[in-house]
Amino acid sequence: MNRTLVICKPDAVERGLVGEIVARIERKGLRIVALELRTISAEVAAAHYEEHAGKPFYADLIAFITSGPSALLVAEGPADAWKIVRTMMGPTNPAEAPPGTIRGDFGTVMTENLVHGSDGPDSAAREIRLFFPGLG
Ligand code: 3AN
Repeated sequence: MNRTLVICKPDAVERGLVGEIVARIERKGLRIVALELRTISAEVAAAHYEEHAGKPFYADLIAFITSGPSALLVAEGPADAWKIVRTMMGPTNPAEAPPGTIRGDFGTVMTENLVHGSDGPDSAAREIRLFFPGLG
C-alpha cells in the first residue's frame, strides 16, 4: 500500500495548522491525491475508532473528532506512505514527541494531538475506503 489516510483533526483546523501539516507532507515528497474539509459523522467516527470501543477515553475521542471540521487527506508515496507519515507525526503522547515532528512541534495534550495517520497497510486501505469510498 503506497497510500495512507491523514486526518488534520478539529484542533488543527481550529488553530490554523492545516497548511503547515499539508506543507510538511508535500515537502517530504508525498503527493496529495484527495483532500477535503469535512465534519466527521458519529457513524464514521465509530467505524474509524472501533478498536478503541470500550476504552475509558472512547467517548471523549468520538466527541472530539466529531466536534468540528477536520481536513481529511490521502497521501501517496513510492512505498510505505503510512510509515513516513507516522514518523512525521511523532508518538501519540505529545510529551514524548520529539521536536521536528508535528506533535512534538505543535501539540501538548494526548486527546487533542492534531493528526491521525493510518498505522499500517491494512488500516490505510480500510480507512481510505471509509473516508473516500469513491477514490480510484
Ligand atoms: P494514534 O492517533 O497515534 O494513531 P491511537 O490510534 O492509539 O493513536 O489513538 C487514537 C486517539 O485516541 C489518539 N490520537 C488520542 O487522541 C486518543 N488516545 C489514545 N490513547 C489515549 C489515552 N491513553 N488517553 C487519552 N486519549 C488517548
